[in-house]
Amino acid sequence: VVVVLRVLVDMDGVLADFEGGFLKKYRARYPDDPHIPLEDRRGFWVSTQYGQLRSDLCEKAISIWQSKDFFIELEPLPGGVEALKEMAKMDETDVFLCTSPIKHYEHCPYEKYAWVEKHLGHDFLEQVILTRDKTVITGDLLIDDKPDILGVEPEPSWEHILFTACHNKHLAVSPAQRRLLSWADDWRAVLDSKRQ
Ligand code: UMP
Repeated sequence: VVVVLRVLVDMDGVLADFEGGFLKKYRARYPDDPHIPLEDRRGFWVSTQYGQLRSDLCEKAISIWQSKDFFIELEPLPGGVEALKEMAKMDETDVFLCTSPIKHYEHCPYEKYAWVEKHLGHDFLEQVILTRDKTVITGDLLIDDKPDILGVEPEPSWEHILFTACHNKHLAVSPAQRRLLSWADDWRAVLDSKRQ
């Protein structure tokens, strides 16, 4: 029986508009190179799809999110900040942000904390978990736009709720996999389904 529900929420693609922020800065920096419109995005890895478009574009894509101010300037996705604030106030509910920083660490980890402080407030910094392996973090739910969340733990404690994004919306996922279409979708019902 779950007494206090523990919800893990991803940042990029769930709270922060990584795809939109990437495309805007990529087009500004490389105006003479081809780009992939968001409706044509397929697969979680932006760099992989750009590399398939033209091999040199993989590195150019990576240069965008390795740049200073990329992560802090990401716009919040609609309703996400409001949902998180409401979720954090709910009884019997612990909310953590669970996000994977890039290994080019000069700006990303700092800016992820700064983003949380800017949009969710200083107190929310207490809830931040930076990890490259989410399978070792225990929780009841993990709301994340990445379709395959793998790591050293073969049986993670959480149920993965796939948050719909431009790169995963066409994916046929197993019937057992639940989705959250956006923050306008019924996330409260998803939480309640895990309570006893
Ligand atoms: N990321 C890459 N390459 C890509 C797309 C994203 O390295 O092609 C990074 C950005 C985020 C991280 O820091 O991966 C995704 O983290 P999660 O959303 O899984 O927490």
